[in-house]
Amino acid sequence: MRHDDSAEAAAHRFATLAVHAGQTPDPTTGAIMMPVYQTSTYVQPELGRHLGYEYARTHNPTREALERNVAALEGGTHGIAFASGLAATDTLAKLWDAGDHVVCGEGVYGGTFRLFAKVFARLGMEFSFVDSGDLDEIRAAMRPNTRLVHVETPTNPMMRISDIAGAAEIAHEGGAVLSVDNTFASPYNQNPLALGADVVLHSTTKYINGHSDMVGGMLVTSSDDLHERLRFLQNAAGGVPGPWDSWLALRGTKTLHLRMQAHNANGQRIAEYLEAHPKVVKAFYPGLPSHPQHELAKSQMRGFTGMISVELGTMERARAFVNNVRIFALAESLGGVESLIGHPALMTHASVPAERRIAMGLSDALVRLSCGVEDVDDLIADIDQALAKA
Ligand code: P1T
Repeated sequence: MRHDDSAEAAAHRFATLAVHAGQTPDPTTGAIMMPVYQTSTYVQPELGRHLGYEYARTHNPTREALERNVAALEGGTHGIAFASGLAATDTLAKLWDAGDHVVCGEGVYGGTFRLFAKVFARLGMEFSFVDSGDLDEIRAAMRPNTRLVHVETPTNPMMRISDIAGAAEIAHEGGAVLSVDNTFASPYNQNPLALGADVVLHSTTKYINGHSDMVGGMLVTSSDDLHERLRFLQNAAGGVPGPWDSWLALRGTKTLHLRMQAHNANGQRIAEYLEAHPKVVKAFYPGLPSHPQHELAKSQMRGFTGMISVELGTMERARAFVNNVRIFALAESLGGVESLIGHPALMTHASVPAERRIAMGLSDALVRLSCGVEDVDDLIADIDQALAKA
C-alpha cells in the first residue's frame, strides 16, 4: 500500500514535483491534501497481520509523503525525515564508529560544529575541520580511516562555496561518503546528488518549510545501502518529526519554487545595494561578481538565495543596525517568508570558539540577513534607515 513515485519523479519538472511529488488523494475520502495522521499506533486486524503500519516512530503516512516529496526535489530515491536538522546530522554521524575520521567544513552551522566537536569527538570519533572551499585542504585532511566528508555550501554565515563535484571525487577516492548540507541553497537552487554527493542534508526548518512554524530535518540519498542503514537508525534512535510538523513542511514545499524565485531576486537586489553602501565594509553573497567564488557558484547553483552577510567594521555599528530595523526581525533561523536579521557571533555561532570564528572571517561586526519575500523596496528602505543610525 506504499506510494511509489519513482516514475513521477522521472517524468516531471521542479514546480510540478514541488506541488505533487509523493502525494496521492486519500484512498478513503478522496481528500486532495495528505491528511495529518495524528496517531501513535495502528490497529492490526489479527495477530501477525497489519496494514503496513504498526507504530508511528517507525511509519507515519504524513511523514512518508514529506520524505518522498523532498527526495524527489533533490533528485534522490530516499528521504529520511527527522525532528530537526541536528537530529538528521546526529543520525548521519551514527553511521560510523569510534576511531573513524570525518573531514568537516570549518564554516558549518555552529550547532553542527558543536555536535561533532563536543559530542561525537567525546565518543571517540576523530574530526578535521578545514576550509571546504579549498579542495586542497580537503585532500590534505584525508586519512586511511576517513569515512565521511561533510560540507555546507554556501556556508552559514560566510557564504563560502565548496566545489561539490571536486569534493565528491576526493571523498570517493578515499573510500568515504560525501554529505552536503544544502539548507542554505535549497533544492530549488542546487542539487548535490547530481554533482556526486552521496547524502544531502536539510534543516527543513528553513527554506523547505519556509514559514517559520516548525523545526525539522531531512536526509536524502539514492544509495539503497545508505538508506537501509539510515532508516534503521531513524527507527532505532527515534528522532522523528511529528505528523503535524511533517504536514507543515509538506505544505511548505508546494510553494518552494515560487518562494525561492522571490528570495533569489530580493537577495540579489539587496546584496547589490549593501555592497554599494558606504557603511558596509564587505558584502558576502555568491551572486555578486565580487564574491571570490562567483564562477564556481554559477557553475553549480541556479540561484543564490536570500542569505547575505555583511561586515560593518565595528561591533557597535553591527549592534545599532540589528537594533534599528523595523521590517527585518532580530531572530535566529532563516529561510522564512519574513525577513530576519541576526548577529552570528552572539547568536547562531556562539558555540564556536572565538579563535575559530576569527580564522574563518566571522567577526563581531558581521551581520547576517535572511531576505524574505516582502516588497524589495520596502526592505531596502528599512535597511537604509537602520544603517543611517549605525
Ligand atoms: O535548527 P535545526 O533544524 O536543528 O537545523 C540545524 C542546521 C543545520 N544546517 C544549517 C545550515 C543550519 O543553518 C541549521 C540551523 N541554523 C540556524 C538555526 C541558524 O539560524 O543559522
